[in-house]
Amino acid sequence: MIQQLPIRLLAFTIAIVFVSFPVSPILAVPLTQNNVPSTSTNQTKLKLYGGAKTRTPMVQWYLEELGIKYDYISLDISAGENRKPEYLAINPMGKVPAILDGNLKLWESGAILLYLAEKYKNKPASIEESAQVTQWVFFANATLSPALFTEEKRKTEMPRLLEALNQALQNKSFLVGNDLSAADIGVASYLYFAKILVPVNYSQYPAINSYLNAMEARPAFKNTLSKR
Ligand SMILES: N[C@@H](CCC(=O)N[C@@H](CS)C(=O)NCC(=O)O)C(=O)O
Repeated sequence: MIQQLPIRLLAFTIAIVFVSFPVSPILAVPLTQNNVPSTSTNQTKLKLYGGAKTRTPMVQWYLEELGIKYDYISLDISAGENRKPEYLAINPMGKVPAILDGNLKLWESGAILLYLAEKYKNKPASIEESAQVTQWVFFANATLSPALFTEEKRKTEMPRLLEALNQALQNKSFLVGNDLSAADIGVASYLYFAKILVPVNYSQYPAINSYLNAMEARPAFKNTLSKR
């Protein structure tokens, strides 16, 4: 009995450790408020700097999908608030969006999306799928956006890209895996901006059309991009 005590004590200690720190593999998790690390409630809220009629709502969309509380600081771009020293201290390039998260000042919408994906663990489990998310975010910013918003490229480049994107979206709800990711935020945001601003019509690309309709129906999209 007495000899068994240390073994019982050891078993008890192991049980306590497992209950306190459940083994949780870092996998892609659904987008819920629970993704927010518990420490974030103790920290100051993330600040998002943006402006009217800018691409800032794409970052807002993702923040809302992730359930992250944030303060939105709207700069008057037409009055040049984005060129004032206070803001240049956040983004020396004088562009929006930018975020301040703790001590981190981060700008470039794609970099912000990928940071949020990393921090809030909204990433596919495999390194390969994770790389595909990065690929689509880069594609959205560097390739798709210029093709949609440059008059010349709309003729020479856009049809080819939209055809390939339409193929990539065949029978798929999301660009990578089975959940919404930063890839969808990047690509769908630019598709939507072009639809309402240019306007670009996607009727000859049925997979893009239904993908974008599904994105537009999401509550977080309605709260952000739709209100732009
Ligand atoms: N590649 C940057 C582009 C940022 C950008 O051009 N932002 C525009 C608004 S959408 C801006 O800040 N314009 C104001 C200016 O240039 O003064 C990103 O994706 O964040």
